[in-house]
Amino acid sequence: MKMIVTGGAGFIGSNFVQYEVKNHPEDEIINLDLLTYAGNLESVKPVENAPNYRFVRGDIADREFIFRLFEEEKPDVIVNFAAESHVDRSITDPEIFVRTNVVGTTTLLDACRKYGIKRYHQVSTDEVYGDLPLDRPDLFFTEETPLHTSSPYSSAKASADLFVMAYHRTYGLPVTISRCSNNYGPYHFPEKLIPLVISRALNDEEIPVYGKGENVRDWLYVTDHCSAIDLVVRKGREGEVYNIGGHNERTNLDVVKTILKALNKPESLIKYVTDRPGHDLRYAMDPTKIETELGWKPEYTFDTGIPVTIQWYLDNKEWWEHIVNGEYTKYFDNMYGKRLENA
Ligand code: NAD
Ligand code: TDX
Repeated sequence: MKMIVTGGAGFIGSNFVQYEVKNHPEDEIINLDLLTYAGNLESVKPVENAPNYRFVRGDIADREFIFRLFEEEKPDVIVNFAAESHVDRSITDPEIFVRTNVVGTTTLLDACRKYGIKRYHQVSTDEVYGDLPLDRPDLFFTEETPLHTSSPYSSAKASADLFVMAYHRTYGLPVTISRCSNNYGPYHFPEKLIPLVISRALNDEEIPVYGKGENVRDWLYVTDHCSAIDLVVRKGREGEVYNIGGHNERTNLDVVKTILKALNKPESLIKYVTDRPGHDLRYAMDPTKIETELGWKPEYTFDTGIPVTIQWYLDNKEWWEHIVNGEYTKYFDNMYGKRLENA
């Protein structure tokens, strides 16, 4: 089987490429990535010389390029991770989110229609369901929860999901969608909460916590997301959505304090800053469908995944220091400069 993984140089995509290359040596894995600020080929180093792996640089929204690639490669399966993924960036610059997340997805879908495909899989997110109230711990997102988005990022992801489903119903394209909760683990770009806290705490820098830090996220170790997608792609039913999550809800403040404690750093590093506009209160997934239908089970809980993650960042300082010392520093000042002044 020939599989194109888009966005395979990003956080989850690189973990998935490594997972597929190692667990399915019989399959050919093509990593298609534009290498935006979030793409990093150092994240796929462990498999770069594997006989069943290849990298191709390109833009999923470039129709001519994508159609040529499909004509040449004739892939059996597409797994689409490529996206702009950071909510804060979507608030300052929504347009690129529409281009990559919506136009990029429809370009891939059109290529699948034209050249044929055995499975198109869309990697989506819990954020398409909006948020849950903080005082109703009994509520969870199911696959039937209506789409109800808050940010330009989640709106673009939800649009993409609607197109995927429309192409299934209208053209009979064999599609699946997975919607996962917040991931963490190796190769996570240090603009996102957990790697940001680890990298800044190690440098004794302030940790920006939005609002009061009481928002809740449902955290899943990244390789558990990879094993879930692998199952959905290979065994999931066409036209179906599968929620992925492991019931690991934590407030942001809990997450930050847990990491500081593990690193033996003081809580005085915490700096409360202006809240994110439209900040979703709580995400929480009900993964019953993927558990009962496909037998998926996560390997890690938050309590077992966090020490492994922290150890990875300690052992792979070079990986994140390359990022923190480069473009990322300018980005950090742009994003947080005003917030820190207003706090
Ligand atoms: P990321 O930002 O780390 O990686 C995105 C990758 O896509 C990068 O390698 C980037 O270079 C590539 N890319 C961007 N635009 C492209 C384009 N036009 N053409 C080709 N490649 C392009 O993102 P991530 O956190 O790994 O998320 C991957 C996917 O998973 C996204 O679709 C995201 O919505 C979804 N998701 C993420 C999480 C999470 O917690 N990070 C949770 C659920 C779902
Ligand atoms: O500096 C920070 N301080 C802070 O308090 C950052 C970067 C974040 N936060 C808060 C905002 C959120 O409540 O921490 C929480 C997590 O923030 P992010 O890491 O930006 O993730 P989130 O907005 O929850 O979205 C993530 O999960 C769902 C991914 O980035 C998305 O791509 C995915 O779809």
